[in-house]
Amino acid sequence: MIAGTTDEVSIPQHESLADIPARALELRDFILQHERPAIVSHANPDADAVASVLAMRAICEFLGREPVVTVAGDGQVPANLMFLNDVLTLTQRADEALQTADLLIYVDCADMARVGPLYENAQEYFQNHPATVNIDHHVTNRRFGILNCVAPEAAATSEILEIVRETLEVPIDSHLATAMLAGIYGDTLGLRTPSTTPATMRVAAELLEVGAELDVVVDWLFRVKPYSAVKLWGEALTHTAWSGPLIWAYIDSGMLERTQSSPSEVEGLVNFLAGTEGARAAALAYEESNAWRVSLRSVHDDVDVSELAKAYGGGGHPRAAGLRLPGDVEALREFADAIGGAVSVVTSQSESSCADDEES
Ligand SMILES: [Mn+2]
Repeated sequence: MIAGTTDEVSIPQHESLADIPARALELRDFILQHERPAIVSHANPDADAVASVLAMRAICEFLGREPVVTVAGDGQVPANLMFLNDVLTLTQRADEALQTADLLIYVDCADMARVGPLYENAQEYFQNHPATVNIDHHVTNRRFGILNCVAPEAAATSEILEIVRETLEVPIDSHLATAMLAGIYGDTLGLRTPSTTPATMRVAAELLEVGAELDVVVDWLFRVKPYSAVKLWGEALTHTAWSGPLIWAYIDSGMLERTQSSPSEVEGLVNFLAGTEGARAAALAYEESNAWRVSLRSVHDDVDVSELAKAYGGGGHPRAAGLRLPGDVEALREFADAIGGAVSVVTSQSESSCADDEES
């Protein structure tokens, strides 16, 4: 459990789902050895990040430790998650209070830098903190904590934390259950991604049993969107292009301004693109301070977009990954061509191996 030295070639030994109850007990002891935990998650938080922070806070409070800070690293919560109870605490950056924390708990962060602005303002503090917990489900997680619980089998960090919560017998109410179901639904697009397992569905069922409001989660996460988002998608879709089997589009700051929409309204468009007939992968880029924030999706297991993202300093999951790309639209076009090329190599290989299988 204690992190050893890591290097680029070593394959990290992550936890399996079966390891989580034992880790939960270690986590409880570790929290009890400290007085002032802080809970942080990544900038541009999604439902899983928000839910994980809220769940972790309930766990700390149950153990008699009031967190000094519970926050997303940019102090932002997207409008479609504002329905969650107590979510405003995530917007309180409280950079000073953070400095008093004797325990730093990261949830849903593949690495420290994902925390974003909060991290950038206090890199030394984050990197040298003596007591860090790292709870996550990204296979690319760097195991940067003193105590790590990284289970890539889990479809969401919320799924891991529900097992932790149950193990430690932390009470749950319908508000927290709704948040955690939103976390799982967000990362699995409503139990539809291949990362969804029987275990994921069981956790979702348990959350329903303790009062999670499914209809509310579905409305806010998937069904209802602001009119500005519809206009933004319309603009982005007119720029849709193919690079081989990759379909891609971009959203520049002009489109955001014209449609008066926020970057969070981009959410979901990349999955919509990935549903285009003939696409093997999809990319959506939006402009963010003279660079592109790129989301990648793959349509089949043969294309591992987390590997493709890694080459550009990004990461994520085999079927969903992201990265930051500096440069203008031309740089983005070159990037799309490179990714499209890589995708067509992989898919033509898998097609020819399928043909071999048929022959044998
Ligand atoms: Mn997640």
